[in-house]
Amino acid sequence: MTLDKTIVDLVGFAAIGIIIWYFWLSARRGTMAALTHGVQGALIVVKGGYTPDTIVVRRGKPVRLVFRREESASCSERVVIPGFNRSALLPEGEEVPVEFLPTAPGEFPFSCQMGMLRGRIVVE
Ligand SMILES: [Cu+2]
Repeated sequence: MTLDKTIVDLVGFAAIGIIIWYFWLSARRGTMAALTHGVQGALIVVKGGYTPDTIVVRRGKPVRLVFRREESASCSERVVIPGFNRSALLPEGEEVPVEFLPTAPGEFPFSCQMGMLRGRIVVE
């Protein structure tokens, strides 16, 4: 094996590694809530699951998650966030805001009322 080919291989492996690392990390870290007028917001589409299903927020600033349910399956008609004592009915096609104040870091799951669809809020 010539040196040129070795370098090409190494660069190739490095690129693959970076791509895997990037996607793995971004999938793990989730979607960062956007800060607007002091409120951290994110839109979550409800359709066979939650998209995005991981929302990253910072503690100490109010959070406003807007759920938009794009299906009629009764499974997803209510979302519950036990860690913040919130629950909301999600009429099909409507944008329903759910607000809370995260005060401590941690991971807080949310789900449909039967716990079949799942997501999580990561407080940093
Ligand atoms: Cu369900």
